[in-house]
Order: sequence, then structure tokens, then C-alpha cells
Amino acid sequence: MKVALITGVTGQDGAYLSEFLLNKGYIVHGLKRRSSQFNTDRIDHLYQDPHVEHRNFFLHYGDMTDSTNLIRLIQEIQPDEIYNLAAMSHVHVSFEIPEYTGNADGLGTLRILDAVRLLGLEKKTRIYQASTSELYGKVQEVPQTETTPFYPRSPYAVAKMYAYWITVNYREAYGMYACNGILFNHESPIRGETFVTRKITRAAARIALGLQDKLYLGNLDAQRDWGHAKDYVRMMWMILQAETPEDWVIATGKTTAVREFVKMAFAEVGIELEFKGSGVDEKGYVAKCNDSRFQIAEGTEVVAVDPKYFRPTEVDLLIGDASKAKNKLGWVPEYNLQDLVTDMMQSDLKLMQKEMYLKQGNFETKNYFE
Ligand code: NDP
Ligand code: GDR
Repeated sequence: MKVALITGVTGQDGAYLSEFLLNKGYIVHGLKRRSSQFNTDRIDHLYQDPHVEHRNFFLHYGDMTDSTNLIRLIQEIQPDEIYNLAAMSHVHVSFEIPEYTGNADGLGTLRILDAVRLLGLEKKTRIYQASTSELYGKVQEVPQTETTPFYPRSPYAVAKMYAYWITVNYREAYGMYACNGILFNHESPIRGETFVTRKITRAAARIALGLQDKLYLGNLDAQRDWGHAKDYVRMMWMILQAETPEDWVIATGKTTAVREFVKMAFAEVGIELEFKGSGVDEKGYVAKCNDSRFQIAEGTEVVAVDPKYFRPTEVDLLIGDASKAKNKLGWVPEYNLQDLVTDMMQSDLKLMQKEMYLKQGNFETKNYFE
């Protein structure tokens, strides 16, 4: 049985990847941070009682900023594969906490690579580094491939650029099997609530159900190449099964503006949206509501721009060319953007219906959204 260590196991990708590897018969170890509250929501269905025999899923406390912890865990676990997914992954927040982001996302990757080297596991342990389309930043070339030059536009992207190159360097210097997956945006029903897609699908569901009046967003013109996280974690595994360690772009090859994503999400609850105005004055109005379950009057303003969500430097256009992964690894995504939006909306509608019933029963509900 192969043994994998996943850092960032409590995140969106960590949860899907754990499930995927367990289904493949792996023993999976996950690194989770200590938190004052439970932070294992996404993996609770995989949890196994520590008292039962023959477990194949183990969680360990740890942090990407703590070398001694990482060395000890890797020594104990002796993993065949490490998936380094842990990161402060929010681009906008990285402008607020740039030093921490550099430490966790940049140096954190070095700590993993160096632990493997120090422990003499270079020939045993394969390493996947969660690299990102944010490396491309300011548009140099479209579509973006493995050879497109990087121009990072945030502390997050700069930290990830260090992580990218230190992975390449350890591969070349020490002959390690270490790869970068340059993954474009991927989303799902368990996407973090403050990333734009999930923020939109949650709000569309809440607005349809009368739980929220309006959705405030930042730059509606940004264009992203959005795929489904389930398709992308499969590729992480495939990348580590390739004969030689290389770097790979994983993307759908289609790009869509944030504004279009908003329209698609609202369409799932029968609401036709019309955008008027420009820049910070741009607003989305209900043109029609065709679903009798939801009653939203024509002309209601449900989307508005709030400049607080603008970033000091923005990444305007991402569109990836995954030809290399298609040709050499057989990359075929199962979900297109419409499938993704439908999946996210169905899930958020269910979640918000629960909230509505609680509210109707006079139970307190959480009302926090950023
Ligand atoms: P999430 O933000 O959902 O998950 C991040 C994970 O990292 C969480 O488990 C989080 O723990 C953990 N983490 C954060 N800081 C630390 C730390 N200092 N020590 C240990 N663990 C830490 O991200 P995704 O699942 O979406 O992404 C996975 C990886 O892929 C990230 O590295 C991200 O930057 C990268 N990536 C993501 C893309 C996407 O579109 N989703 C695209 C390209 C790259 P906690 O739950 O406690 O917060
Ligand atoms: P991104 O994802 O920055 O691409 O990073 P995010 O969903 O945060 O933003 C996408 C685009 O939408 C615009 N936007 C808003 N974004 C947020 N979060 N909130 C808003 O209200 C809003 N309004 C408009 C943004 O300006 C941006 O242009 C994600 C993360 O998962 C990274 O970790 C990963 O590396 C990249 O994807 C690939």
C-alpha cells in the first residue's frame, strides 16, 4: 500500500484528494493546523475513530512554518508521495499578511523539500507542489503554457514563485522527484466562502430565498479559467505517476468574466440579470425571475460593486493551455463550467434552505459573509 502525506488536508483540494487517494487504496496522512475550533468540516466524513484497528486515514498537527514538526512527521510517516497543498491561499488577503504568506507558502515549500533531503528520502519520496496560474500575473502571453514567463502580481504569487523555483532547484540539484502542477482556478461546492465563485453561489442562493438583499463584489471584468476541483485533484495524482518529474499546466482552456459567472449562478435560480453602469457604478438588476419558487421583483438591484474588494494589483486574464498534460498524461476533465455552476448552486441552495428553516423556526443563524 502506498503512503501519502497531504499538507493542507482540511482545505478544498486536501479533502477531495484524500478521498481520491483512499479510494485508490492509499494510506493517507494529513497535516492539519491547531485551531481554537474544529477545522475538519470538509474531511469529517473520512474521519476514523483512533481506537479502531486497520485505519488508513491519519491526521497530525503541524504547520508549514515549523520545520522541526515537518521533519519529525516525514520521518515517522516515510511517505511515498507528498502533496504540498498547504498555503495561505487568498490572493487579496496576502496583501494584508505578506510576510506570513511568504513564510508559509514560499519557505514552507523549502521546509518540505529540505526535510525529505535531510532524511535521505530523495529516492523514495515524490513531491507535488501546488503551483498556480497566479504566477503568470500580468498578461505576457495567452493562452498560458509551461513556457510562458512569470510576472506575479501579489505577495501570494511572489511567494508561490519562490516555491515553484525551489521545487525545480531541488529536482535539478539533488535528483529529487519533485513536480509543479501549475493549476488554474478550480472550484467546487466546498470552495472557501470568500473566493469569488463560492461567494457568488452562496449569495445567489441566499438572495433567491430572501435571506440576503444584495451581493457586493469587486472587479467584475477579471477573467478566469475555472475548472472543477474534483478533476484537478485527479491530475495531482497523475502528475506524480508520470515517468519523469516535470512541471504541468492544468486548465480547461476557456476563460469567463466574473460578471458572466454571476449571471450563470443567478440563472440557476431562474433569475435573469442585467448589468448596467460601469466601474464602481456598475450594478446587476433582476430582469426577470422565471422560477415560481423564488419571488424577486423585476428591477431589484441584487449586485453592486464595492471598491473594497479591488486589489492593489490585479490579474486581468487567465486562460491555460493544458496540451502537454492532455497529450502526455491523458488529461480529460469531466466537468465544464456549466456543470460546475450547477453543482455549486445545487449544493448552496440546499445549505441555505437549511438556514431558512432554522430562521423560520426562530433559531439563530450565522450571518457572516465577507
Ligand atoms: P484552501 O485555502 O481551501 O486550503 C488551504 C489549506 O492550507 C487549508 O487546509 C489550510 O488550513 C492550510 N494551511 C494554511 N496555512 C497553513 C500553515 N501555515 N500550515 C499548515 N497548513 C496551512 O486552498 P485550496 O484547497 O483551494 O488550494 C490548495 C493549494 O493549491 C493551495 O496551496 C493553493 O494556493 C493552491 N492552488 C489553488 C488553486 C485553486 O483554484 N483552488 C489553484 C492553484 C493553486 P485551515 O483549513 O486550517 O485554514
Ligand atoms: P483568485 O481567486 O484570486 O483567482 O485566486 P478569487 O476567487 O479570490 O478571485 C478571482 C477574481 O475575482 C475577482 N473578484 C473577487 N474576488 C473575491 N475573492 N471576492 C470578491 O468579492 C471579488 N469580486 C471580484 C478578483 O479580483 C479576481 O480577479 C484563486 C486562489 O484559489 C489561489 O490560491 C489560486 O492560486 C488561484 O485561484 C489560481
